[in-house]
Amino acid sequence: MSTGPRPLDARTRLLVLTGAGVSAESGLATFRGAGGLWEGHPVEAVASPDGFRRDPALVWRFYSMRRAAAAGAEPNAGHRALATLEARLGERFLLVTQNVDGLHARAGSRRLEELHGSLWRTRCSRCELAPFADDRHPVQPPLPECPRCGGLLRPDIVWFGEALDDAVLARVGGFLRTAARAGDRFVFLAVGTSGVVWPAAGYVHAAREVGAETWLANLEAPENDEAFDHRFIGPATRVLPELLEAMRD
Ligand code: BJW
Ligand code: ZN
Repeated sequence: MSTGPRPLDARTRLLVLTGAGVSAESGLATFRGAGGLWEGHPVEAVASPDGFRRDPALVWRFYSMRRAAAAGAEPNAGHRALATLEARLGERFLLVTQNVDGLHARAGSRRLEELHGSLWRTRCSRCELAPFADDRHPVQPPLPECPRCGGLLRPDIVWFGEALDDAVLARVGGFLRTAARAGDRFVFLAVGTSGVVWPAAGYVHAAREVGAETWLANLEAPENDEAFDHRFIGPATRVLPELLEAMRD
């Protein structure tokens, strides 16, 4: 019979990676599996620089719908459990999310890195204009243009083939190195992510290499399943509160 892992405690260092599954129970669609298409378009067609060049109005329609859906959604018990874990662990905790919906911040998470950008910022597709807060929707033709260079504005989202923000990657790398050096118990926990998209899918390997226990909380086995030491199969709104409940001082 297999036993579960030792519960988290106040001295554990915890790096959490979340994906679309953590927001599924807030009513936001995931990317793959059923519902993996948007109006018949594969995600890559509306979430890539090529897709934006081909049809910027279509891409803005997609992100307008995403803004509307996220604005109408509420953080769930999974988001809240992660915010509570942060409050307990302080600097021993980091939440890295692939989600762009803003629900972790709305649930109270502050030690938070958004790997794939945010639905709630816009930037220029041509120049280095600083990304700015923007919750307009729908965005439809005539599409908004950059006040500096006249290029088309675009959502501040990391699309396929685009580099992730160096500063974000450096902060996540710094947390991994500090945790590795500290010699405390170190747990890496992936929640609601299919493990398909890189470099996020590689964090479990990086954590394992520096001695972390690797835990998974997901509805099903992800693509990188073999890298996990422990699996909690079930919905995030049940599993995350249970992990918190089991935590010891
Ligand atoms: C539940 C649940 C519940 C449901 N409870 N669980 C190495 C190998 C192969 C390819 C590459 C590689 N390195 C890079 C690449 C290319 C590419 C890539 O990974 N391609 C793969 C598809 C093969 N990566 C990139 O292009 C990245 N950029 C890059 O590497 O740049 C390099 C570079 C360097 C220097 C210069 C230039 C370039 C960028 C990736 C950006 C990803 N962006 C997207 C879309 C934009 C965001 C948006 O519009 O929202 O981000 S793709 C999409 O996938 C989105 C997500 O954040 C991301 C991950 O998806 P996620 O979160 O895992 O969701 P799902 O739907 O896949 O899974 C949900 C899971 O939850 C499922 O398992 C369910 O079972 C589960 N679940 N309900 C618990 N209630
Ligand atoms: Zn510009």
